[in-house]
Amino acid sequence: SDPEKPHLAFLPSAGMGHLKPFCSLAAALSERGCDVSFITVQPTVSAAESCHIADFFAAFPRIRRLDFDLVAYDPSGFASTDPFFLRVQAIRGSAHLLPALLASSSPPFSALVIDIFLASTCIPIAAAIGLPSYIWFISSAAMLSLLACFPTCSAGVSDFEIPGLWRVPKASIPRALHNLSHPFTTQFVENGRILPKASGILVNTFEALEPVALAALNRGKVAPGLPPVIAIGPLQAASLGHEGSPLSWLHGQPARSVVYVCFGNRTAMSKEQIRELGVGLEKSGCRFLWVAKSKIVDREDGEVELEGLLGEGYLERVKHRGLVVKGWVDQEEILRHRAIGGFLSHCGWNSLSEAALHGVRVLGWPRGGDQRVNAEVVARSGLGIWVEWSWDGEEEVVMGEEIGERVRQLMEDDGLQASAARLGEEAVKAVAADGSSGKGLAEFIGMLKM
Ligand code: BUP
Repeated sequence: SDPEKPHLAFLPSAGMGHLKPFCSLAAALSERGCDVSFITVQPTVSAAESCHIADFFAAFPRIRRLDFDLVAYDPSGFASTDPFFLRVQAIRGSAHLLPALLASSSPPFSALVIDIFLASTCIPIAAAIGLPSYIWFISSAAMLSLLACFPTCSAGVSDFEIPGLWRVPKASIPRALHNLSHPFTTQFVENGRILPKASGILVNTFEALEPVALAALNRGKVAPGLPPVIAIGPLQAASLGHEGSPLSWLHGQPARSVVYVCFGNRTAMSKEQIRELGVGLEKSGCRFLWVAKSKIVDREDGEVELEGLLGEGYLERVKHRGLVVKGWVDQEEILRHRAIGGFLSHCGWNSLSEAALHGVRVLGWPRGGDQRVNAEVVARSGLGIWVEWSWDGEEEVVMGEEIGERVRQLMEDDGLQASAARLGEEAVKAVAADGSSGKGLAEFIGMLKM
């Protein structure tokens, strides 16, 4: 193979939050002269993934597509019904087929770029055929730190001190990890233990956003033996050339006046909570653009009517200052828009890195997974705030009164607006060729050529 033109195989796991940043990095490397093959599994879990894959290959014809046929997977052994997690298990269960798939391609591969969820199964398999693995870590450096040091925590989980970083309260540790014998925890520990075997870990973050975590990781404070941890974010989405409908509505709104509300593509909200959120946004008195979602998998969301979800007359009442949409929007386009002045977010890391890139202040409403750790990064970096929302009643619903009040406070907080904007300027500097993340990407390409 040509050492000047490394050939990379990309293997994402399931869900748009994983697929999108994998496509973005693949595109960025292809544009910088690498040969790229992208491994895809069909059918995808969500319709959004299927569209994204089609658009991606159409927009980047030089990127090769490698279809990965999985062996049948029996989900009964895994304590989850989440279709995205089950897909990850199915990919792990078929990982032994990767060498044959990779061998069928020419020129030969120089490295495998994988998702963290696949690390403990794929890294040894790639190593056995002499292929180095790099992890494209799509959550925060703080979360990577928790992952890296968690295997040393053998006692029951309580508050957890990340060496060199901060103390994570028990409530902010992903719920499944509270149970050390949970299969998710077993994999989390295995993935944490295998990190030293990766040739490098690329993280979608940047110096000004997470200076402490990046330094702690690279100075061996968090865990011994880690490979280089390279910040290359916030990675801009590969441009797939769509303009969605909310944009025309945004064009008509004053600068920085609209709060964007979205909880990611994997979080379904209960009907009760959706109603209260509606009440809250109405009470806030702010303009808003809200992506409403009541099902985990988007294919099912199509059947749900907004009017029924929000209550009769709601859309009519708010139509002069609020737009509610269902289904996929181009979030990056929205966050980049000058009318957006705040973001009520579940604190998925992609969403936060997009907010940082565009200098949009965040009000965090973290729920499960890595979201509370990410929310802490929001607060410490000046990107925004997050709060312990109070649950009400049996249904554990946050009431509209509270939501409205907090949204209004966010949109009136000029100090926060200024600190988020500063971070946005730092993000733009970081991704420039001579910025910290731009240099990180060049360093990674250099490692591939060695
Ligand atoms: Br919904 C939605 N349009 O309508 P996160 C999401 N996105 O572009 P995750 C859209 O999907 P968890 C939509 O810009 C971001 O890149 C958004 O990733 C994009 O959360 C991505 O924020 C969502 O990491 O949930 O993966 O949905 O945190 O539970 O993994």
